[in-house]
Amino acid sequence: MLRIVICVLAAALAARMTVASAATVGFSQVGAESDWRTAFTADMQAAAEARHIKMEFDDAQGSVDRQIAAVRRFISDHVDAIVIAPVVVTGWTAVLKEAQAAHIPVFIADRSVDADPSLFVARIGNDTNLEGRLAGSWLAQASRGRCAIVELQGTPGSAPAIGRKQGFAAIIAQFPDMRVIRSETGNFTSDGGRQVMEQFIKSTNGLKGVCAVWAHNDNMLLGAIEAMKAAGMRPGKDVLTISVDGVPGIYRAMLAGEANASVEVKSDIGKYIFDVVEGYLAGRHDYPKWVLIPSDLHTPEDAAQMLSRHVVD
Ligand code: GYE
Repeated sequence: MLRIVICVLAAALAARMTVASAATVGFSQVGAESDWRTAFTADMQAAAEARHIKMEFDDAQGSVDRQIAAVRRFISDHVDAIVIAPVVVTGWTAVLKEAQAAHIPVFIADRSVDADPSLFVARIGNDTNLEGRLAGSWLAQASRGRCAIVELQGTPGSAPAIGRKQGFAAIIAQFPDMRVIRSETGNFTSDGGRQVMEQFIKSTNGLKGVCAVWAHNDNMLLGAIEAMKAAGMRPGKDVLTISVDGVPGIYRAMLAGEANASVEVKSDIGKYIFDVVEGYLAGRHDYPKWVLIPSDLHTPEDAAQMLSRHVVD
């Protein structure tokens, strides 16, 4: 009898454990616009696999409509949890309410939303305003507070484009001789950065008087570096560069003397996201609304060391 009871208990426990470890999580990703993004996607896939989480993945290809449709699909599939890396900040209230009505917890990853915080469990992500401030402070120091700047903005309406622009502007506002003389979006892509830079080069007569390029991400800067080199300039020497992400390509550019600084944003954040998701599903409900992932600034001085940390390029 005792044996039977033990067996039944063991079976019940095993069943519970399988349920807990076989959670299905829908993950709606922004797209594949940058090296940071593709690294983040790969990390989410690896982290889900390591934890035996079944991940339903959707690549929104930069489209908000497609992203909302994916979330609706996750809801009708009755996933256990939904993770959204939102393309833009606005427009989330309706679909988040639908998830809430279906009792499916939502976790916002990486970029933020402006929806009421009661509609999601937590956001796990970086401080984009701080990243702009770090970039602005570095440039104020490097240029001794005198600098005409051209800015490459990220995707319009996205949290990192808004936050980085504002953070940077707040710092340079402290310096009367620092100002942004051109600012256009390059949509966070290398191609976008190259094209916008080509226009800037034309409209400023070969970057005359321009002291720095500030790009909201590394890929746009890498594109801009190509454009500057094609126009016979020496980026990193004639013109200072500062960007955000810390992807392998930017550290290589630093080692080649073509880039000066980048604020690193961690892309291997799957573990932090799934820690919160699994913790929540296991009954822990006291997470802060913002689980902060820290960002920090790097220069050619530690570029080789940073590069060696990236096992895969
Ligand atoms: O900086 C950029 C990507 O949201 C942190 O999105 C992310 C940003 C990142 O496209 O490269």
